[in-house]
Amino acid sequence: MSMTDRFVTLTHGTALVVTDLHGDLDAFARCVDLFHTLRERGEAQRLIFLGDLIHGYGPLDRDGSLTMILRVIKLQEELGPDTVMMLLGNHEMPHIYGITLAKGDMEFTSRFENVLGEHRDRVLSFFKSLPLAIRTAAGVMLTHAGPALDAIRHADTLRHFDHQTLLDQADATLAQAPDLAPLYRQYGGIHGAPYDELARHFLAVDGPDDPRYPHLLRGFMISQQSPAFAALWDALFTQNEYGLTPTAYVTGCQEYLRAFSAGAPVPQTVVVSGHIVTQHGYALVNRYHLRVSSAAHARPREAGMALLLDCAVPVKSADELLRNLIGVFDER
Ligand SMILES: [Mn+2]
Repeated sequence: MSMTDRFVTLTHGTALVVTDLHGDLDAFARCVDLFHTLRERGEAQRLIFLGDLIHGYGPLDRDGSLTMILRVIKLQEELGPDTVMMLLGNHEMPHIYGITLAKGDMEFTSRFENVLGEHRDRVLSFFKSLPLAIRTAAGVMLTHAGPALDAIRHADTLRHFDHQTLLDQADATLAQAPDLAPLYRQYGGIHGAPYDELARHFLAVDGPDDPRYPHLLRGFMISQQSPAFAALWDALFTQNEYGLTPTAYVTGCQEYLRAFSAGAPVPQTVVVSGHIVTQHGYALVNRYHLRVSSAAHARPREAGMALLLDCAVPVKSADELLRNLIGVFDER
């Protein structure tokens, strides 16, 4: 049994919490500068990115995704893993599995795979190491996507999530197949192009001799067959309150917080997340859920907010956090 713990516990320190920068290098630099300023003044001790750091929505030459990830890794090495943290977002996760992610004409994953180059191993092992939630002595829980009602029954699976075991099991299954050719043909048939081409396009795979050649097929297999993966998907891709009545979502948040409080320093009372677009940089969804947008998901972008969270001071209701929001683009 794996002892991986994907839920980090924080009992002290003030954190600057930043969400969904999506390759916006200018916003990233502002957040890092703000953190350094606050840290020098003794007003913040931690910098936390809530995932979806990568995958710009604009043209490739303005996508700072790789630069930003490498800077986060470096910052974490310099300042320590307790000081600089990042949660796994639904835009980082597909790269662990070789799964494709697109929205309309935007093929997010192929773009990032094709710029990874020599940094691939480093970046992918960083993604594999990322926690899924941070629980605090304030009772404030941080996640990428927020209360996922479909994930309520899977808190334990998520807490001990082990990507490598899923990948190894799929590798073992593929190794037992007498001939992968029919599976490659089948995959190509579903996606409307020869497997070779798809592997080159989506994963920057050179050809059949590349050890990563089967990874597109492997990722597809995992996504279709693994119940654990389905729980991860539900947690990272949730649409929260959309499609629910406000009352049903309040009940769902209460159940979610109860399920995700097991083993936490205190019962968790509020979830702070990003993931979904907000007007003016934040949305107080209800007393249990505050959504923050630091740049790419703020409308307008310049309304982007970060949250200054004291991990030790108890919070009863999400509205108490509003006074701790800071404009990422404010003149200072
Ligand atoms: Mn997201």
